[in-house]
Amino acid sequence: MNGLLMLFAMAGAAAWTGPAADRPNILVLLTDDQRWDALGCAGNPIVRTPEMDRLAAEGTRFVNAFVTSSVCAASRASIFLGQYERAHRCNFHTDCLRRAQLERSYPMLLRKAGYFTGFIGKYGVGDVPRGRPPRDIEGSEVFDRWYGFYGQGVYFPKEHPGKHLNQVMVDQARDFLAAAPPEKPWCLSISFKAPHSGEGYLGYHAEPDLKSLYADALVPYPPTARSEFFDALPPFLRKCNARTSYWELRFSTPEKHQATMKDYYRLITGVDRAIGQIREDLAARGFANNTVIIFLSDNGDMMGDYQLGGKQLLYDASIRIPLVVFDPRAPKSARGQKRTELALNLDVASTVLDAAGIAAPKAMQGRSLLPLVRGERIAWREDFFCENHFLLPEQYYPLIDGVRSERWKYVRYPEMTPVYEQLFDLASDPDEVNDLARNPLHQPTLATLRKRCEELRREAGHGS
Ligand SMILES: [Ca+2]
Repeated sequence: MNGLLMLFAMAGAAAWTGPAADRPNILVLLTDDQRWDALGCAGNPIVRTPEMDRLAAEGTRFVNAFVTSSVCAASRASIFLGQYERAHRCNFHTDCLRRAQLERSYPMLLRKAGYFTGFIGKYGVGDVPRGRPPRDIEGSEVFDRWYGFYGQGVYFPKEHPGKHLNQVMVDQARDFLAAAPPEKPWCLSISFKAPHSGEGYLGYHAEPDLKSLYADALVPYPPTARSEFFDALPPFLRKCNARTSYWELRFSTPEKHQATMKDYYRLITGVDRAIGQIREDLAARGFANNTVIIFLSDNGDMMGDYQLGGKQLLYDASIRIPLVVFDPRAPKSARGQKRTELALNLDVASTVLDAAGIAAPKAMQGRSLLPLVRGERIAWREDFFCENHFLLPEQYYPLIDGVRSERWKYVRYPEMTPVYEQLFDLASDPDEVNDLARNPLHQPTLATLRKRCEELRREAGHGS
């Protein structure tokens, strides 16, 4: 270790033992299935999200933020561990996170470093798939305070009569903050169920007082929700559950589309209100100026794009997410900035550890976003690997991997014979409707991206 590195290491070690005031508290707010454009500050003219907008105005909004796997469980594991799905191998149908993996997660590393830790809401990384071994570590062993649940949860839990889950979670956050010992910094991870659907692909049940919100609005279909774009999809995508379940149930008539979108937006506005209530409590307890807040969603959601619904596929509608980081220590000049770098769900763990002055383990594959949050100009990734491994016997989805750069999207369906590829020039075709993979003029670009995808796939698998 050279002298400079040693100095940094010592500074990091010293931060572990300093008083709580030297280390910020950390609040990670995760919404479920909120797509990148479903908030006011992203330009959405209908959904009301004053608290998300305020957080963006006070912090840094990453306008090109993505998940590398667009499925709740896989993305949540990526957030905890800073790893690609092919490295952590956690999904609803494959395995839950094991003790040894969670030992390297940001919550357990913070706890070992003296943080008081808590979890509220949909856990998603401890659901035991059919035929798999039982959990070898309970959520209640991972955190000092556990208010989480396994599975998808319900919007009106029986054990909290008359209360919507969003408000139950606000109460739990207040309980956690009241219990935080004054001599320790804390880290609270809140994983909302909203705005994920409830039972039967629908069941978007908002708080009763928000049920008439948006009643007079007319939510437009996405520009790609037309037959010509559906008809241009490869045949195996036209028959997958994104069409046969999600589109059919949620969007296949204008009435279904209006009802789904308004309910979805009502749930988002409910989460937004919950975030405001939690921040009020932070302020009342004197935490407003020493708490780093990270807000993101675990994946996007296709809301009729290409006449499809759901996620898993690698279109931007599915993998692009909202992401805001508020660090009260950032210079005033960086407040309210929008960063265009490619930011990932994998970056959350490294960012949390960086905020706490803890070195990230080598197995983490993301990077701390804090230099960008401070307004610094640094070399950054120019592309990233993304993948879908979520294959259930009762649903049909293809195995997929791909690479997205600032300009290009390359997608590969390796199970198809021959392997099916897509190529989109996002600069001229941000809606991803003009597939150039079979265009003779673009064969050199296709070959370059195919090779890049191989490289990134190999690297992504090395995190474990
Ligand atoms: Ca999700």
